[in-house]
Amino acid sequence: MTVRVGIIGAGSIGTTHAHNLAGAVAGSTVSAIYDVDDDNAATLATALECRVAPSLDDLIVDDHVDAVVIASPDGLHPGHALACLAASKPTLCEKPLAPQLADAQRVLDAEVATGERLITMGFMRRFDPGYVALKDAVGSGEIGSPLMVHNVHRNAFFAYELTTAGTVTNAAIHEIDINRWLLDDEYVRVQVIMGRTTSGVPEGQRDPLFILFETEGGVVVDIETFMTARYGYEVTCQVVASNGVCDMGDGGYITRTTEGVRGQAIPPQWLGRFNDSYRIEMQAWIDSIRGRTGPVGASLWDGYAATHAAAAAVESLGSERWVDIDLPERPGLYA
Ligand code: ISE
Repeated sequence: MTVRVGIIGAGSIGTTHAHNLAGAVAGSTVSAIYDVDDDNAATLATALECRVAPSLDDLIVDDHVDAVVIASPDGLHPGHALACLAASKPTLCEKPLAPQLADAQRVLDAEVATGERLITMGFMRRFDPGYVALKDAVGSGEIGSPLMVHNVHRNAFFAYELTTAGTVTNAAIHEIDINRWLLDDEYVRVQVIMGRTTSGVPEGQRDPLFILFETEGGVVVDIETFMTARYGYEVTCQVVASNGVCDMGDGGYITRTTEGVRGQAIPPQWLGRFNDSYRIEMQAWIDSIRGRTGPVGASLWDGYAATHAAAAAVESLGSERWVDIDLPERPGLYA
């Protein structure tokens, strides 16, 4: 069986997913594209020799679309996810599930009501060879019990004109998810500390942010987000444990030594760092739809839990004080 996928959103990440599904992933093709911008949709559809859907609803209910990828702007994810659930189509929804908690709740309730796990969240870092190796090393117990995790998330410039809250719900959301997964633990409180803001950010914006979480198990997780770091894209993760320290690899860039300098190239943007993760994620998702595996990757519950923690961090932006996180009980569907 070849899974025919419809793509909502022909921007940068929609285009990456579409090319992977059409060319790099086994067992899938792209059958239709929808984008509010007709030209974007037409360019991608021409490159992949597939059709442009006349509307979002057409794409979702199309008999030639077996599964859907949601790669629209963040605020549209919940509405698009609800439409895919109503059509009972397996869906990969880009992160975040929703910038607002109430919207995430609506989608969670809708999936629970179907009694089926149809939505997979696009937290691709769970497939990144660096994070997978880190989780294996931590899980093996060789460095003892985790005590602290230090995360760095730097972009060269604000993508999509992010706001300060958007830095949390769009960017730090990756660390919020990956640390839950890495530690198999939930957050109980969060505090955002802002300090001095770099020059050159729009009036009223704050950058960098320092986000501090504490987990149920007592682990301290800190996340530096610096969205206008200028020099390039960089993501690091270090786990400090009772018997040692583990640092994540960075995707295997070569270290070059030449006349008086030793160093590595720095990718300008996340696609340079996480390209493989997106492809591996898509292959796993397609294999799961083809019935080769059970559900893979982050569930809708994981998407909800991340938005829940992000909402508390956004609340802390106002006061820079600790905000408690009281995650509701996980529904049985996600046991
Ligand atoms: C972007 O939306 C992504 O998802 C990237 O992975 C992340 O690193 C970047 O900061 C976000 O803005």
